[in-house]
Amino acid sequence: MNVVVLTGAGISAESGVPTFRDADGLWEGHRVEDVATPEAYDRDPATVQRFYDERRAALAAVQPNAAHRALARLEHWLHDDLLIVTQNIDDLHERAGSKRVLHMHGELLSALCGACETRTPWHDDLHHGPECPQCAAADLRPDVVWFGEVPYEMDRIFDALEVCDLFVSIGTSGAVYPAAGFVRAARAYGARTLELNLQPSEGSLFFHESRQGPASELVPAWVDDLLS
Ligand code: BV8
Repeated sequence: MNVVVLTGAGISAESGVPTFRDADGLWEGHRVEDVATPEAYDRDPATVQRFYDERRAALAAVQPNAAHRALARLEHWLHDDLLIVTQNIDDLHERAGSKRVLHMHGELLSALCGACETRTPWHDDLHHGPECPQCAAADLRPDVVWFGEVPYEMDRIFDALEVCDLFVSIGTSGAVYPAAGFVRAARAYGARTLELNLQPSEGSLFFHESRQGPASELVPAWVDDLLS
């Protein structure tokens, strides 16, 4: 059984990490287009850097929840037959024990150099302009895919969708592409498709099955059932 799991902000919600759209369009007091686009960064780098510095620092105060842990348990059984593609930039999947995690929208705990494009693990602030460890340019930005930028590892994702038997989407509103289109690709390749979400998403009708409820309950129950 080959499984691809797509996760979104909803899987981290019960860990205390704010989602994007449950905040009535304002995301921690910011409009998305004011903090999550290259134009916003060019226009006001200090505001964008501080927005990500605050989210990076907040990671220390949150823990993985039962949904993250259930996916780590599933990987223990499926090994390379499970790939987690996450839209999230937190490290909760990794801290729950998952090893095969693909962050298609980048990671808070990584810095990207605007000069040499090196990606460096990064746990501290970036707003004070530290030097790139590789090229020494003081041009480090959050290693995060903003709107209008190309997500990471799209070829690897579509290769996985092409061969998977089961595609499961957890905690995402299905509002942002190309992630929102993965269910249709998986289905076209012949996979079964399942959605686990607090409420129906914008793409629910594309899934063979859609279950509503909190991820901390639905995901462990789904993993128990799959492994039984
Ligand atoms: C690209 C990183 C080209 C930043 C993010 C017009 C039409 C269609 C598309 C476009 C268009 N104009 C522009 C586009 C493209 C654009 C896009 O889709 N725009 C949308 C707004 C229309 N996309 C892009 O620009 C992307 N790049 O297209 O490049 C390309 C394409 C293909 C191949 C090559 C090149 C790049 C987009 C990436 C933006 N960066 N994140 C950061 O984190 O700071 S997006 C961000 O929002 C997330 O990463 C995620 O992708 C997205 C949606 O968030 P969700 O994770 O779904 O969270 P949300 O709050 O929305 O929903 C939470 C869900 O959880 C809800 O359904 C809720 O019910 C549920 N939930 C809540 N609590 C729980 C729960 N579920 C279970 N349990 C709970 N307890």
